[in-house]
Amino acid sequence: MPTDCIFCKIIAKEIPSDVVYADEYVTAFRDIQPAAPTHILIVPNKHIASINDLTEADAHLLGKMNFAAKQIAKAEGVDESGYRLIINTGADAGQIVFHIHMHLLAGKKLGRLG
Ligand code: DGP
Repeated sequence: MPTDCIFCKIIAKEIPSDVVYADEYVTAFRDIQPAAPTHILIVPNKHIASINDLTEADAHLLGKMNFAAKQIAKAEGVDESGYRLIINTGADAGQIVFHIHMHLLAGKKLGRLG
C-alpha cells in the first residue's frame, strides 16, 4: 500500500471515515465533500490507482464494486428513486484521489452528464 494514499488509510482504519459497507473486496464510505444528499465512495480494498491501471486479473473487483453499490443503494433507500455511479479517470474527468473509487450519487435529480 502506498504510504500517501488517503483511501488506503481509510480502508486500514488509520484515519476515520463514515463507513457504510465493507467486505473482503471493497469498502464504502461517505464522501467528505458530498455533491448530493447521498454521496458514497465505493473503493476496492486493493490499491489500484485508476482504471488505466486495472489488470484483467483485477477486473472482477469492478463487479464487486457494482454489487456493493446495489446493496448500498437499497440500504440507503435510493434504489427505487434512482442513483448514479461514476468513476472519474484522469485529469479531464477530475480524478483527484488516485485509488479507484466509484461515486454513488442519489437523493436529488442529478441532471445531465458532462
Ligand atoms: P474524484 O474527484 O473522483 O477523485 O473524487 C474524490 C472524492 O474523494 C472527492 O469527492 C472528495 C473525496 N475525499 C477526498 N478525501 C477524502 C477523505 O479523506 N475522506 C472522505 N470520506 N472523502 C474524501
